[in-house]
Amino acid sequence: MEGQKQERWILHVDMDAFYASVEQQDHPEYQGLPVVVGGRSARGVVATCSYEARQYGIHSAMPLFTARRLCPQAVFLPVRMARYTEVSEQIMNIFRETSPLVEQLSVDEAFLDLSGMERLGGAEHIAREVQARIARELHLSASVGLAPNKFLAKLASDLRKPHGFVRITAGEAESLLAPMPVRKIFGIGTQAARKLEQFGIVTIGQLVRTDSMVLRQVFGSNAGRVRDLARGLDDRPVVPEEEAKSIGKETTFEHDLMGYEACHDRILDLAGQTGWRLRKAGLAGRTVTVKVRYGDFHTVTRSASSDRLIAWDEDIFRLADGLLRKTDLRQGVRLLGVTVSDLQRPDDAPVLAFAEDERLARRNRALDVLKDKFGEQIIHRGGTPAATIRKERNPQS
Ligand code: DCP
Ligand code: MG
Repeated sequence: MEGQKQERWILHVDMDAFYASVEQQDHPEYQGLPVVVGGRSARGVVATCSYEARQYGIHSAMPLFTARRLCPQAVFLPVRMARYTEVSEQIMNIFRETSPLVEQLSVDEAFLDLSGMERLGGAEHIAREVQARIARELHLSASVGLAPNKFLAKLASDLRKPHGFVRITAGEAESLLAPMPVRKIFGIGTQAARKLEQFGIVTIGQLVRTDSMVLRQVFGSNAGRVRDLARGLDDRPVVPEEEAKSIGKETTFEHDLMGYEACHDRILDLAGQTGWRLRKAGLAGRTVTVKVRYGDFHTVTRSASSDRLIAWDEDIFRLADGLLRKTDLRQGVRLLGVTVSDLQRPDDAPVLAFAEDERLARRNRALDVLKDKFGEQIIHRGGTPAATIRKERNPQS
């Protein structure tokens, strides 16, 4: 119909109890048991736990000693990040075989744009097939949400965990949202929720009916956007990896790092992992950003730009290290991240072609082969053992 915008179908898939489910799959003797995955250390917190363990009140980010108290008979396991990353790749491959538009959000979740796939049986059929393939091929359980936009799809996948399948249509979105607490809208954190409560606004339905003046008081220039979300409207596109605005890697440490030397080694690793990702994506960039989060969660980012495109580990590291040297490292560092932005696809497709330095190119290629084969954890150029890493993320925007 002319003038009428065609409806989109966005799928959000989120694995159920991801790390714990992988452990149960790898160790069948743990199936059906409460399984808690978490770091064994001073900072020991629960990364996740099986649904069996959730019945005891255990949840992510809870101190391990609390979890032990709640359920002493649970199986306690360390985090095997390399393994979860490997399984994550297999999941993402299923997604990429399903749709050309896949946006990975974290190790266990992604958006897929399934619009216009009527000839393949329609969005619902495809969505069920994705869930079934994950079960059939990987023996893992996923929850999926199918909706006309990202906001509703993510909300939907969370409604009937585990192994949920929830479809929300544009017509039913507003009434479904109305009784939900305002916190269900991403971007509304504890503070905004508290402010809204002072105006007597607790549910999304109340938010929709709130006077614009009030919304502007709480959300400033984002007021319109918040009201749209409250009505179930969201036009953000699914942005596949190739079109990512930045590619990078960040790591949270078991113990805060003290001083430049300790951080230097980790930045070397992060630069290498970022470079590998860039080259895999066939991209190069100009700006390198270093993110430093201190033990008290105070976070600083610093950026530097190069006048030419860079994709080699060494080039990324040189800029990142320069930034690190300018950063105050006298207090403990909890998290470090390196990202490359201002991305471009170099003119002659393979990014490896613009090597002025053949030696550099050879070395990077040799590392790439290893990482492709064994995963990015294989190379640690710095001195800090991988065992001290608590959490890794691939920030992408
Ligand atoms: N994770 C972590 N620390 C947290 C939260 C999560 O290390 N505070 C890790 C472990 C999870 C994975 O990330 O398995 C995915 O996070 P989810 O929030 O999707 O949690 P789960 O997949 O474990 O459970 P759910 O079924 O609720 O999605
Ligand atoms: Mg999950």
